[in-house]
Amino acid sequence: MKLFSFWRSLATYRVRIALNLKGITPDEVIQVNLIKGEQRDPAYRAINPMMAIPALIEGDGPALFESLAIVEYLDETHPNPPLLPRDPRGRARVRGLSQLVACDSHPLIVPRVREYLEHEFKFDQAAVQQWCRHWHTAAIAALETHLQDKSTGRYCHGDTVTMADICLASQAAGAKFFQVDTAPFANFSRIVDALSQIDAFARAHPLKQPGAPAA
Ligand SMILES: N[C@@H](CCC(=O)N[C@@H](CS)C(=O)NCC(=O)O)C(=O)O
Repeated sequence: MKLFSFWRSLATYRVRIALNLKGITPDEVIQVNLIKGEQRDPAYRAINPMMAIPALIEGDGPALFESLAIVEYLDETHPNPPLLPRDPRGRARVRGLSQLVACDSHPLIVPRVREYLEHEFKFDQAAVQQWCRHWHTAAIAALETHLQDKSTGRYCHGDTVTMADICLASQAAGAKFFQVDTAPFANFSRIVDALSQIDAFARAHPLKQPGAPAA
């Protein structure tokens, strides 16, 4: 198994957590340096035409792409511990919370969007930061409202870790990168804190990866 990764990538963080929870160690972790723009190299573009990480190749492939699709693939091929609840409503809620992060919020702050704002619309660094903080805060506010539901427990959905928690952790790491104040969001902060104490989450954290800065 080969994982295409970079320390800072929040989408790859989601896959790293799932791999750790399932007890899977990829044979190879291939660095795609997003700061140098290596995601746009022709060799990587042939693996993921979206020019984004993660990608995962198992055996002869084909390459798997999109973090949530990869997490669900890992869940289906390695069912323990399960990352989705058994009941359809529970599954829909967990997928909904996950997509809020991975499909609504995260795509607005990825390098290609930040670079487009800078180069095409001449946003300066402060404006880009404001853009990122705005979309982060909007998503965390929505998550916080959902987390007031009675189906929230120690974690996003009950007392066992699900795919929603994987996504919540990635949202929290992004919030730190962009200096978003998460203190007003009590449920979000409580669950993020609980997740940070789980080894599979702690080991997967962006700042624990090769090449990451000290803080
Ligand atoms: N929806 C995708 C997002 C993938 C994505 O955009 N990854 C970022 C890093 S977290 C990336 O590689 N961006 C490259 C770029 O924007 O140029 C997923 O969840 O896998």
